[in-house]
Amino acid sequence: MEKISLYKYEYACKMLETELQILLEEFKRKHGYSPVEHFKARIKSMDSIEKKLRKKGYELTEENIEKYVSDVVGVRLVVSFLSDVYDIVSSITRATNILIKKRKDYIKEPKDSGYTSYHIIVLVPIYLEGYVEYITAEIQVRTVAMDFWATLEHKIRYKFPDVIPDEVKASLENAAIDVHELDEKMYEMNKIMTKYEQEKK
Ligand code: 0O2
Repeated sequence: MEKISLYKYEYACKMLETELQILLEEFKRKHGYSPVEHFKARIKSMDSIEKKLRKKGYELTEENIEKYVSDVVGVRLVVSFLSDVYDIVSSITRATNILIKKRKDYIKEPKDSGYTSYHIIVLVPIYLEGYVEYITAEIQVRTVAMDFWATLEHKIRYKFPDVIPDEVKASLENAAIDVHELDEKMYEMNKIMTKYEQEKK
């Protein structure tokens, strides 16, 4: 069996984490606040990589990982408000060291499960001896409310590995609607807060 090594993904994860940390520092310096509540960079476990490949009908090989698994390197940015999601996304889009491969706006178009988040698939350069390689990574940007829903839904899905009962599915879908409404309310509240702050200046 082929010995799989993820060392290039480890390098890319460090590069991306550093790049985003600097970008967030710069955002804070410019805008005077930090919208990020949680920041997590991780390498996908070999078990999860294998599961994902098998689900897509592929064997666990280095070539298949490179071709079919775009989130071996994953970063999750959890922010306060809906507007922060799009502000952070545009900062990432402008970053010169991160190349954008694909965007998936699951906020505008939620998944069937009710899942919402903004995903950006990027290419991260890693500097090896004498040459540069680009490694694919996934950045997920979401609000605290979206993260709350996604974390619990993920746990529930593990409890029902075969099929989620319709009753639970419907409940999750309703909760996703509540999450969206809550985000809208918080966004409006933030606009009012900003107005008061500007009036004080
Ligand atoms: P984990 O354990 O979080 O890593 P693609 O190759 O683009 O067709 P892929 O990579 O599945 O398919 O893309 P997708 O669906 O855009 O994004 C995958 C990741 O988004 C998932 O990774 C989850 O982290 C998150 N996600 C997507 N749909 C849902 C959902 O319905 N509920 C929750 N809780 N998270 C979701 P993994 O590898 O599935 O899981």
